[in-house]
Amino acid sequence: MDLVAITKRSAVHAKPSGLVLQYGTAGFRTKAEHLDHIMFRMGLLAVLRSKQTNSTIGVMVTASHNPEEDNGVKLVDPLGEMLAPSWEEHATCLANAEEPDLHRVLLDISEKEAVDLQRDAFVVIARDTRPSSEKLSQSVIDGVMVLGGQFHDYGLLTTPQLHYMVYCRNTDGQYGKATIDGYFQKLSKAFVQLTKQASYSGDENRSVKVDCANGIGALKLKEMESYFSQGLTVRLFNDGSTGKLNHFCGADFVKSHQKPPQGMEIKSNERCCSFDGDADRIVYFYCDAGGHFHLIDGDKIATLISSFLKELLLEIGENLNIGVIQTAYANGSSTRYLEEVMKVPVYCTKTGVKHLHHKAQEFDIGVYFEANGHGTALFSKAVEVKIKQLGKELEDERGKAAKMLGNIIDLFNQVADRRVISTTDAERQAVTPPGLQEAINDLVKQYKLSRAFVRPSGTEDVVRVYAEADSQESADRLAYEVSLAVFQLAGGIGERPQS
Ligand code: G16
Repeated sequence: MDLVAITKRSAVHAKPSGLVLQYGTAGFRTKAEHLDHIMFRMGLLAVLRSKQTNSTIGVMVTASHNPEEDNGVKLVDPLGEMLAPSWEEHATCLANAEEPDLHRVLLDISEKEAVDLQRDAFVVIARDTRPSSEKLSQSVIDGVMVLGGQFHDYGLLTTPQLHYMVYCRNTDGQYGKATIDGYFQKLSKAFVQLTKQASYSGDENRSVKVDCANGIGALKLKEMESYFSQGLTVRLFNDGSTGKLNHFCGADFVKSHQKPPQGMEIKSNERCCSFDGDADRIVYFYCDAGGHFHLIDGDKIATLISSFLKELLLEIGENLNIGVIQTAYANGSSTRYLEEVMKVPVYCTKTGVKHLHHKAQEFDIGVYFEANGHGTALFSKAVEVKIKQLGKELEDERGKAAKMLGNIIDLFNQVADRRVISTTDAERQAVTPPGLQEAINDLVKQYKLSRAFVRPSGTEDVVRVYAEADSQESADRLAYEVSLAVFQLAGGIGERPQS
């Protein structure tokens, strides 16, 4: 480690003295102008992680659903997963070290994690379409280079695409080719095969309207269109040609406002969906003949996917263990339906793809979705091999179902001061400040079929309040009352919550 070179280079990406940031739910997030030093340092950290694991590590520059002025960075571990928790702590230490302490912190991390500094390192980098992203990804590269790491800059990619690249590179291409063409090939082939096998009731016109949140999803879907051949017609909206990123559009807007995004006219029963800024969330929606809006959010997607998988397994005659993983945001009725009707075990984890992903790995098939549209289905390697083998061997109905499941496996890209409030029980109970949980319990008791919880966001400077009840009106009222309790008991600042 050339400490003199690091100190010199770091001065070009100097940390504003006193600025403290934390590796949150999905990496660092804040206003873009505060992130230059973070990017440089995450380049350094990615090199250490790569040397330690002897694998390629990914760095994604994005602030996902947050406003265009923000940016952020997250690291991707060798098998396409989120960074390991102990390294999140190292990331926070490194990000907050004052300039003179930087090399000491680097040496500390290397020592604690037994990093062999003589090893080679390889880092892949990608970014979303934010105006600040290109410059910030250069700062990551600067960090990688000063520690002698090799790198490949993929330029503009969606977050799932970067996860895919990392996974492919670390499995010697067994999962797929680590190129954008390889990604399109793999997913579109599975999709086109599946649509050939699927039976349609009525509507043979497979078209979907896609709200791209004015982000990277538009560019990549445009590139992918030709790979679908006749399988799917995609119509893009909010493609970034005029509007602002995530502004009145995108998955987060549609989910939280329960209405279509601006810039998209929808006729009854048209299939529509929305991505977020880095295209790692998806929610579907449509309007019925009466003009009523229907949202198919992560809870419903998980239910549909697990029902479909169960049906296929029944046809194949395989008794595999399926689990569904949700967070506290999952609507109570979706959990009840999965457990009581579908007879699928449901587990609740803390918010953040990393937590759900980890739990889902315990099953033969783990389906996980956050209500906001992040998620996938994971298939154990043994299940994948077995199902694909059955698809090749059997010529009957079982074989057909196994082929279908094999395509589904390929289609899923399997690769995810408010702090006075602290929580426990997968974030469903507030531990501090004192009295807050009791106040929430008292409020919840006043409504039928109700649930509510609060937690500090890990991506924005806000406290999130969740409420559900037997009617929209009651849920809104409960949400308002819980917000007031937060404001009073957790030292709220600014405007009081409005009903
Ligand atoms: C990120 C995480 C998600 C999480 C969301 C909101 O999403 O990847 O797992 O649900 O933040 O987190 P919080 O409630 O802590 O702000 P994205 O799409 O912004 O990367």
